[in-house]
Amino acid sequence: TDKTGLKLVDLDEQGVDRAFRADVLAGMRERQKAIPARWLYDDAGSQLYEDITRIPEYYPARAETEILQQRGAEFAEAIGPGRAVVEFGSGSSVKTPALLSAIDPAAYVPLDIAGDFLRAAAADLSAKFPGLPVYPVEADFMRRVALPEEVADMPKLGFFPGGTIGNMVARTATDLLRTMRETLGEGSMLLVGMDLIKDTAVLEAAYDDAGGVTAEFNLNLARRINRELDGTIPVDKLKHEARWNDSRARVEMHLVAREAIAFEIAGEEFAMAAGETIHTENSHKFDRRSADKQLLAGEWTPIGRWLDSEERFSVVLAEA
Ligand code: AVI
Repeated sequence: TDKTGLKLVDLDEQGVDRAFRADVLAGMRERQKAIPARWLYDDAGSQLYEDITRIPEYYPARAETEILQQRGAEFAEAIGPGRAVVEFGSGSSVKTPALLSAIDPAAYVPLDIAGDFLRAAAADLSAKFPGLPVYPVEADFMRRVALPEEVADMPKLGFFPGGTIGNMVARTATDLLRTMRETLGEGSMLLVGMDLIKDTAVLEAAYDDAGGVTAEFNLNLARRINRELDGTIPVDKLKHEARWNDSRARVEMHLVAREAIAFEIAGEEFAMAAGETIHTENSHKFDRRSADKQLLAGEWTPIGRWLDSEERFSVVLAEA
């Protein structure tokens, strides 16, 4: 079964602790142990992911940036001026300037669950684009969001870069795309980054870099469990593994037990046989058909598609 999706919900700090504990304990009781990928992103994990985007093997970040920087004139023609750009999970908004300078938008609405991060990024963006109204919204993008009044009458362009749609199983991605359509309304467009199926060695290297940054990112989840849930996982007895699952067209991250181990989490006992794994993330990859099919299931009609020069990554434009 697929349990590794990004399911974000609005949670206060206590709620986060409770949800983390519930997800970890439920996932660790399953035959194939699995923990939802959203829990990879505590402060240390978010920093490690930022580091991943700069490692040589991790092509998605570079390939997508190349597309956004080099195909601006084509985006401008396909999208037109005067739209409010709504970025889902804007984070540090690193990819946004290339898009905003290309399409002459009427406003920018960054949407993220991490409020402090969001406001700092919005202030940076405002400084770079002095004439552009910026309306940050602190919200969970997995749910329908009420956009600011000021952009109510503007046509919208949703922006969902990074290939994050691939971190969800198809059903969750479909629900999210439909929710985005409800948030953005009639006449809107969506520009979404979708990573492509390619040579297995290239894919596996992108998720298991020689410098070990992705391994740290994955192992940090076990460390987080030890820190926050009174865990006694012997982290040095786990190793990171990235494996291509061909029938599901996805790279999976696992934590593999190097030998038989036993440990506790929140007072509950668990054991892993040598070679047994905890499944911690899926990163689905697409071809043209599967990308279109996913967008159509989410009630978006694809109308444009751009690839980088090495055809590793795609940015797809769709209309509601
Ligand atoms: C955030 N997301 C698009 C990344 C990916 O490529 O699936 C997360 C990641 N996991 C390991 N490396 C990067």
